[in-house]
Amino acid sequence: MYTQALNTNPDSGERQLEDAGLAARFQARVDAEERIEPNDWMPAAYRRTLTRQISQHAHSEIVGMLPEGNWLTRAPSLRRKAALLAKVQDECGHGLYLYAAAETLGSSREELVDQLLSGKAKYSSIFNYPTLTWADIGAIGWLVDGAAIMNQIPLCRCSYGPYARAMIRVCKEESFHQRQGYEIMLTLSRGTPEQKEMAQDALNRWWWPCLMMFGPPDAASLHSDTSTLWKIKRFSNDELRQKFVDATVPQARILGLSLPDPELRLDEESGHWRYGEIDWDEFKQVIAGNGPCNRERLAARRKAHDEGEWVREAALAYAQKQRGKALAA
Ligand code: BYC
Repeated sequence: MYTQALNTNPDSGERQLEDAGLAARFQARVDAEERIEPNDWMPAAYRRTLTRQISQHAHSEIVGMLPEGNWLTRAPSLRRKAALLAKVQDECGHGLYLYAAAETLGSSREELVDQLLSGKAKYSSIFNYPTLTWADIGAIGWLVDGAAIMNQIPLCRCSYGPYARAMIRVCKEESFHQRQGYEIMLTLSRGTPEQKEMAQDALNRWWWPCLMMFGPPDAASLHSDTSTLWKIKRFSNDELRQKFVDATVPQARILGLSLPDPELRLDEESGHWRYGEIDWDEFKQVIAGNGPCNRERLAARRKAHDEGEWVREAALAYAQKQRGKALAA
């Protein structure tokens, strides 16, 4: 374990030398696949990028409850409603584990939530699209959770211990989510012609935004080089996107649905499915706050935060009372 060095004189240049030594030892630990824990020394940029990624991930889970929450009262049966309710609650739990993991890096949950509510922090582009029909709930489970699993399985081996451990449980739950979505799509695609049409329409609308979830192409990715060096990222954005396409094409075939990409073709030599051009202008617009539902999503989170103020106040008052009792005892 390398703990933060506190006894150096910043004026002497000694600090810089010591930081270089600490940085080298830090990198050696990462290279040796050791886990970095909250009290270990870490470069400030490693702490910053992890706080950024983990908090964006937490915000995505929380905002991600909204598109599906929209269908809780309209699920077509009690069984579907119970499964969807459990899934949405799981997403909330994921958000909470992730805020807790981010807090171990020194930012408070209040700060992180404020960054979301002020529009300063990003969350996944995918949650800025509307859920127009019940089939969208199937498409989200199948494709959005499918993409999330593809991205998150490698994060179980992330160099930062608290994030890697949170991901293990999250991935187990995401795998149940993916199956419930696929089962909805299977039921619809084997149902009436109207139901099959509804499933195809949902697939048409969600396919391209799901490919965007993996982030910009490698050549345009800002953080990939350092995150790969630090073993936060194990695969590049394009590698994971390709894995997702390769896994999803056969699943769509089983459903009897077609992917909305006329350029999709199997490259016999590599065994990969090649896909058409992604509309990166659309992606940029969505992450700049101009997607179809960005304003609605943030307004819903702000309203929930305001309405929850009394709960935070009550929890604080209760904690203070308990502390008072403990001190008096
Ligand atoms: N949306 O340098 P890059 C879920 C940003 S939740 C918005 O490649 P990085 C689920 C990126 O942040 C799914 N922004 O970044 C929940 C950066 O901007 P900043 C969420 C995006 O970090 C409920 C800039 O573009 N999953 O599964 O190396 C129901 C340049 O990108 C997006 C996670 O958060 C995007 N799609 O790689 C169902 C997983 N993509 O920060 C399901 C954890 C990129 O410089 N995160 N940007 O302002 C990651 O694995 C990585 O952060 C990313 C991006 C692969 C997403």
